[in-house]
Amino acid sequence: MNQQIRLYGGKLSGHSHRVELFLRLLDLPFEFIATPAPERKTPVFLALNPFGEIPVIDDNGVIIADSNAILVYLAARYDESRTWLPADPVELAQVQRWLSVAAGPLAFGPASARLGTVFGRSVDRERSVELAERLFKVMNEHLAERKFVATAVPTVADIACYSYTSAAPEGGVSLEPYQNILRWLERIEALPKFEPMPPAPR
Ligand SMILES: N[C@@H](CCC(=O)N[C@@H](CS)C(=O)NCC(=O)O)C(=O)O
Repeated sequence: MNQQIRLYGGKLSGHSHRVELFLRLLDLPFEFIATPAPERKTPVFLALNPFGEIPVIDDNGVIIADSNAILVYLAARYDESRTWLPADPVELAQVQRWLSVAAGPLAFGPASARLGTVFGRSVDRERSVELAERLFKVMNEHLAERKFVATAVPTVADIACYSYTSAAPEGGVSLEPYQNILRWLERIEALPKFEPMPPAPR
């Protein structure tokens, strides 16, 4: 008998939230297994992900680690319409481009700034904020004539970019100067079955 997909994650992690959000948008039942930081370095968890990071999913024995890899897997396996991960070469390249943004400037910019303010991690705040502002300027211009980051409809690239962009103010990076980004966030939030990441305790 098929078991529900297991998601090892954390409720305040944007990497984890993007996976949880996509599971909801695809209407896939799942079991959330809260995995606090110390547990991520235990032998049992390291067997799932030797990098010792959430999120990881276990889909009936198929173990996938890394949020963007999980999004790609879920779309390829469960989205029959193939809109979330398009097959067209140019569209697919645009999706990958923004998955790379999510793994690069989004992680090193706004997500890193939030690691400092929310989790008290030692980060180079000046550099993180500078990267965040540079990213959001480009993203805001990119979204001036577009509804979604990669294609005419939402893709895994939007989901990968959503969580840490919406949480940027928790890292002390205001989104007010970026009205196109704010409208794009609203479009994601209007998708059926959307649920936000809980706000971080102050
Ligand atoms: N590239 C990874 C990054 C995941 C990541 O940085 N996870 C953090 C939580 S947001 C983590 O588990 N860090 C290890 C720790 O806190 O011990 C992904 O996209 O999944």
